[in-house]
Amino acid sequence: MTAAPQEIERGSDARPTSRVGVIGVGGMGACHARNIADIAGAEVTWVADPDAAAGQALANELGTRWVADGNEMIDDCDALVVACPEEYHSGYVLAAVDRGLPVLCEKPLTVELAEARAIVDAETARGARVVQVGFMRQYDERHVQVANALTSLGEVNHVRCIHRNTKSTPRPVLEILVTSMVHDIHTVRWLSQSEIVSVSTSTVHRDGVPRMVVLSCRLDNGGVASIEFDEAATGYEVSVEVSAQDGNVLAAEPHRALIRNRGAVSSKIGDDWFSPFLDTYRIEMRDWLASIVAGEARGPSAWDGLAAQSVATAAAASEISGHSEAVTLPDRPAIYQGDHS
Ligand code: ISE
Repeated sequence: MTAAPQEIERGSDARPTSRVGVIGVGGMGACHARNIADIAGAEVTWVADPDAAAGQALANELGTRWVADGNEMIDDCDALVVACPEEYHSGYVLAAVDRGLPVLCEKPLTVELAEARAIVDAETARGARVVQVGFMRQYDERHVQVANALTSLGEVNHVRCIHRNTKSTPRPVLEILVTSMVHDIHTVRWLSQSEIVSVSTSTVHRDGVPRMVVLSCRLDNGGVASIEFDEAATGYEVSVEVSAQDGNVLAAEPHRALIRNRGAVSSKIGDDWFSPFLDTYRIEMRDWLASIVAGEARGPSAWDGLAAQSVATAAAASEISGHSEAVTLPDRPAIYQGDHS
């Protein structure tokens, strides 16, 4: 984990045309498909979803074709976006790896750790990366500013992630870890350029449901990290602060109007996780399409997916055992050396 943090690449359109199939037309799939349609040099050739009404509607909007089963269109695509429910990720990603097709897979890479390992093994056997995982904080301007500042601040000693979610339907801790906190786990690894070697989980339950999940992590560079997650906060917010040998860096506040009224200053926090990152998803897509043209996968890798998931799994074990749990990872294969995280 030695490579410099990634620069946001703006305005580089993918050429020649990449024919992309998008699997899953829910919120993220539709967002990715519309972003692809807006980028010159790329086109959505297929959308796939068992929901015929939603699939057909998106296909009509984008002037493309819909199919219920994504497996039927893979061989007619140059690249795939996998944004269907998590339990189906691994089948599609393995099919893409098998064909050497570039694939952008939403996080989490898989639900089961063994499936993430199988993807890393398959990619390693091919000898080259084709998988990018949707850890999009790596393309978010506020996070990239932190990463860039860290290049001149020396070894990272402490990463503090704050993630305030606004979910009203209760979820088990494991689901919170695997589908939401996995972002922060990746942020810690990426910004510290270190692996998390052990994790201890503390959960606050209110009215019998998990409300706060706090992870204390040890890093293999000798540093530590804390991830503070609120499942039902009053507004959606994500932030990060890093203390390093030669200084400290805190993510900028999102741009929000300051409202002065009745003798007080306030600003509105939105309550959805999507709108704060609309630009970020566009930048992520642009960079992924450009990487296809360049012929080299370069964003968050299947290894990052496996590592983040291994931490989430250890954190879930710690929630049950009440102790710190070691994170076990195989040796990092050569194809993932020198990645961004
Ligand atoms: C979602 O996928 C995200 O990306 C958000 O950051 C997270 O807060 C939310 O819980 C996830 O479902």
